[in-house]
Amino acid sequence: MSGAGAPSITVDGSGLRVAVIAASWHETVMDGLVGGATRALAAAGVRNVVLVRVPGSFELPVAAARASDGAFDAIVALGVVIRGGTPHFDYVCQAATTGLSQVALRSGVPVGFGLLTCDNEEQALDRAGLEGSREDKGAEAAQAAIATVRALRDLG
Ligand code: DLZ
Repeated sequence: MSGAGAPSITVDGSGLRVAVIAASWHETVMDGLVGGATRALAAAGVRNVVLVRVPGSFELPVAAARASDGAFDAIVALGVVIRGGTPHFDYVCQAATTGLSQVALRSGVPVGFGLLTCDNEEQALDRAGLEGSREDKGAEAAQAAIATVRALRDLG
C-alpha cells in the first residue's frame, strides 16, 4: 500500500480535544510524525492537544483505551515499526493495529492511525513529514481523526 490516492482533507477542528499518543522507538522518525500531527492539528484550529509518549508501538492501544474514556474527542496514534530479522515485527504491528481498531470501535472515539510499518529506516523517513520526506503520515492521521469526528457528528 502506498500513499497514492490519499485525499486532501480540509477540516475544522476548533473546539475539539485531541490526544496524540506517540511511541518512542526510532527517534528521528517519531519527531517527524509528532511534528506533522501537531502542525496539522494547529492548522485545523485544534487548541486542546495533549501529547503522551509510550515506550513502543505495542503500548499504543492501552494508552488509546485510556484516552477514549470521555476526556477526548479524537485520538491520534503514532508509531513506527521497522522489520527486523525476527517475527517480532508482525506481532507488534498486529497487536497495535488490532488494538487501536478495537479502541475506536468500542468507544466510538475516532483514532487516527499513524503507525508506519516499514521494511527499513529509509522508507520510514520518507513518510515521516521531515524535510525531504515525500509523505507526512503524522499530519494525515491527525486530519483523518478530526474529519471522522465531524463525520460521526453528521450521522447523529
Ligand atoms: C521490541 C520492539 C522492537 C523489536 N521493535 C520496535 C519497533 O520497531 N517499533 C516500536 O515502536 N517498538 C518496537 N519494539 C518495542 C515494543 O513495541 C514494546 O514496547 C516492547 O515489546 C515492550 O512491551
